[in-house]
Amino acid sequence: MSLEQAREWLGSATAVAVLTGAGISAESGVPVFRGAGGLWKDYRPEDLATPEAFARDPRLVWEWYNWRREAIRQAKPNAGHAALVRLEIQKPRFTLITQNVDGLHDMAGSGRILKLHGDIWRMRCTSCGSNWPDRRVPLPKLPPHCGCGGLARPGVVWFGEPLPEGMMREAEHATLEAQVLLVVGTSAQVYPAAGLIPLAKQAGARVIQVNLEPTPYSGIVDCALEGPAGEILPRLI
Ligand code: BJW
Ligand code: ZN
Repeated sequence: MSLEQAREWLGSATAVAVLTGAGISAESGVPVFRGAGGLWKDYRPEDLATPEAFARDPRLVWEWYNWRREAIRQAKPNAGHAALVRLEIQKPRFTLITQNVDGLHDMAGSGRILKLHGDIWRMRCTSCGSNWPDRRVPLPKLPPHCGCGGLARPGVVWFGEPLPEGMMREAEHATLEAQVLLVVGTSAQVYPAAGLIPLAKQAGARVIQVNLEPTPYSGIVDCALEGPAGEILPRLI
C-alpha cells in the first residue's frame, strides 16, 4: 500500500492513536535497543532491563543508564517528533502512546503522552518508594541513593514489571476508538505495547507502520512504510 493511500486514511480520520518506539528517536542520536547500534557492551536489553539484573549488579545497570542518559541529554527532537505534534493539533481525538523514556516527545511539544515504560529522568527508591526527578549527567556516584539511604533505581518499567497503573487501559481505550493506528519505530516485540497492533486490527482500524525494516506485524498491518521516520512522517502528515 502506498504512502499516498496512508496519507488519505490519516487525513480523513478524526480519531487517531500513535504508538512510538525507540526508532523515532534514532535520528536524534538516541540508541535503539535491538538491531544495529542497539547493544551496549554486548548486553541485550533482556540482560539489563530486569529487576533481577539490578539486584545482581546495580552498578552495571546504572552504568548502562548513565550511558543512555548521556546520549539522550544531547538529543533534540527530530522532524518525526515534530510531525506528530502537527497531527495532534489537526485531530479532534488524538492519543500519543510511547514506549520511549527519553522525553523527546515532551520536548517537541506533544501534549498528553501515555508513557508506557516510564521516564529515564526520574528515580525511584527501592526502599521507601518515593520518586523524584534527576537530570544530572553523569550521575556523580553509582549507584545513586535516596535520602533515606535506600538504593535508587531508574523510574522506568523493566521486564516482568507491571506498567504504570491504568496506563495500558487508557492506551487500549484510545486504540479501540481510533480509526487509524500509526505505529512508528518499534520492533513490536515487547508486550503489552505490541499487543495494541492486533487490537487495533480486531477493532477495524487501519494500521500504518513506519519502520526501517519489517516487524512481526508487517503482514497484518494495512500499510508498512519502510524508511526513516524523520523522512516519512513529514510526508505522511
Ligand atoms: C527506525 C529508525 C528510524 C530504527 N525510523 N524506524 C507475551 C504477552 C505479554 C507479555 C509478555 C509476553 N511474553 C513475554 C512477556 C513479558 C515481557 C515481554 O514483552 N517480553 C518480550 C521480550 C517477549 N513484557 C513485560 O515484562 C512488560 N511487563 C509486563 O508484561 O507486565 C506484566 C505484569 C503484570 C502484573 C505484575 C507483574 C507483571 C514490561 C516490558 C518493559 C520493557 N522495558 C524496556 C526498558 C524500559 C526502560 C528503558 O528504556 O531503559 O522498554 S525494554 C525496551 O524494549 C524498552 C522499549 O520501550 C521496549 C521496546 O523497544 P522498541 O521501542 O520497540 O525498540 P527496538 O530497539 O526494539 O526497535 C526499534 C525499531 O525501530 C526497530 O524495528 C528498527 O528497525 C526501527 N528503527 N531506526 C524508523 N530512523
Ligand atoms: Zn528512600
